Amino acid sequence: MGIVNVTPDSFADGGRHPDTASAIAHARALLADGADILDIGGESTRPGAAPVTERDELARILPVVAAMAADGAIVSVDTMKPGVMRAAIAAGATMINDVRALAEPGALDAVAASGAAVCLMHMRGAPQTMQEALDYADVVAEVRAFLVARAAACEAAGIAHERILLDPGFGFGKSLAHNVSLLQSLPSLAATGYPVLAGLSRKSMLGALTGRPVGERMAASVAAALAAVARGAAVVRVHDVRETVDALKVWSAAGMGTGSA
Ligand code: 7PJ
Repeated sequence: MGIVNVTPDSFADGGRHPDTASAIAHARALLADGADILDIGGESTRPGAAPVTERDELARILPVVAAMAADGAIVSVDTMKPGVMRAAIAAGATMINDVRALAEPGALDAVAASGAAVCLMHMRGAPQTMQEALDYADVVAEVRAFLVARAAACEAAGIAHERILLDPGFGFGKSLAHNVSLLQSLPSLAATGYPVLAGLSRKSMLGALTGRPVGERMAASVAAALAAVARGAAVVRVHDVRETVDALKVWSAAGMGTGSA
């Protein structure tokens, strides 16, 4: 899964902003590099990020979603808002990636009413505050129980089992030790039977492990993606698609496979 962020500063022209063109060009490059899925997002969910209105989020992403769907790409949209989910699906997205695991009122129904897949991610708190309260008795058990409960809520709302992916949400309200535990224990999440999605690319835990700033974390990110696949991840959400795909090709030629840890 290749990450396509569409977070320009202004939308004076109502959506056909120059950043639309650059986001589409970037998305096409990620496909050429071997991405199977594009994850298009118009609202930053990094710690401390400011919220974005639905109107602005739609103006950012819809032209990119429509263009990439027209190209035949599998398009995921990274959003927490039910209105954005519905519009994105109408524009051709076939997956919703929600860091709030469809907690927003109306989000379950927005996905259930469509044929779209959904990635349910675990987050403690909200993006603005999530690094403040980092208390878990057993982070692995708590994250897993939360995700299984959200998956059950999805199925009760009519979302088919096969349409659901789970994600432990690396960096979302977790300390380095929590993130490392979750990575080591990814097989326990995969054992739920739902495909697991892992997003570790360039994250601060990799900075903590290597001492590198965000612009120098590619090797760490590729290693993290391989580690996640080794521990059972079915999808890895990455910025550096070309390098990750190359690494996975060698990995699989060596017979490393998935879920072996
Ligand atoms: C994730 C995400 C992740 C899923 C972001 C960043 C922060 N969606 N959106 N999983 N991270 N499913 O890329 O550093 O880990 S935004």
